[in-house]
Amino acid sequence: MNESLIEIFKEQPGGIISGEYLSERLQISRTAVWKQIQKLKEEGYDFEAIPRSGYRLNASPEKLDLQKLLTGLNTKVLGKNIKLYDVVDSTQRLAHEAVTKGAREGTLIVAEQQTVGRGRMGRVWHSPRGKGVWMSLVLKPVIPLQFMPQLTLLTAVALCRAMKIIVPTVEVGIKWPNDLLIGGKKVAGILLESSAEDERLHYVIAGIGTSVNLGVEDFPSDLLPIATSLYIASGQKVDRVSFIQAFLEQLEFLYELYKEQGFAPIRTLWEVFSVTLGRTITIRTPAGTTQGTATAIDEMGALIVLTEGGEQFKAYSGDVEFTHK
Ligand code: BT5
Repeated sequence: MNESLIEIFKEQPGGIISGEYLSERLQISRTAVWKQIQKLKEEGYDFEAIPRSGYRLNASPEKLDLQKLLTGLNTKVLGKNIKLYDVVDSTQRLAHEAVTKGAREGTLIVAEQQTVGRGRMGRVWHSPRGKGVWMSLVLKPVIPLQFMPQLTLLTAVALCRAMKIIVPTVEVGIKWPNDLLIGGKKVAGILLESSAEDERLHYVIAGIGTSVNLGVEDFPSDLLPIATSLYIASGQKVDRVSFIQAFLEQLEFLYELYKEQGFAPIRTLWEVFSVTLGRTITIRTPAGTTQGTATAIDEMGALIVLTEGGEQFKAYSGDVEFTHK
């Protein structure tokens, strides 16, 4: 039904079409026409109501094109099976479900919008329609459970490298463990969830949220002071398909390197993008809150913090806040 209303507008690009004409063509009431237009507006179509004349379609939402995504993708495994959705609760949930139905390594779930996008520890990931890249990737690495933090860092490096390829002007850095920052504001977040038994990993779902083309108007007011997007930071709209492809290609390259050579080369690459090391921080972990200087990451991917009392403290997970001193 909606398709045909849009098709009528596409017959006359930029034209003003009356409600009466639409109701005749679609064989529905004027109220039903109005309702369809409201629904399409929610989906990202920009309709302008012209008093006493009708409606004009000013812009259609940019949609991810699965065919384009698959055609230009230069990977062997990652993203070879992609499921693209319009609106979902969370791509994480769908990815877990896909694994229980036999999804293989590299399966990617992408959505235009998430209604219950999730961050770590029950936090919310803001995922408006058509503006971001909200995706979850199935990985099945043969590594012990305690190596999981390394995968978060590996994913962060891949994401930084993809951003530098697609938007070379942005200065993106990693705040341990899972935040990508531009100018001190968060542009992307990573959430790794796993299923394991007896310390052996069955699978990992790598959830990656990148605020790509969100404008300031797309962020709720509480996020504006702390969040940004590639578009806000660079002034350029970014082709989301190219960005996803670049990310999968970078991730596959690093994942192969990791499987062959372990964490050491990933750690070196991570250090290049780190905006954490050398900073005075407050770190909140399940074990409590500590202050000190972030000095290094160790061979497990843990953050080493030198406390003010001169003690060394290792964090395997947690939230870092920079302390201005
Ligand atoms: C994260 O959590 O950074 C992990 C986010 C993972 C999201 C992806 S999207 C695809 C997949 N499906 C899901 O349901 N989730 C994953 P955390 O470190 O807890 O950070 C959450 C915090 O980031 C929030 O409390 C906000 O302060 C901030 N934030 C929320 N939405 C944001 C956005 N769109 N852009 C930038 N910052 C945001």
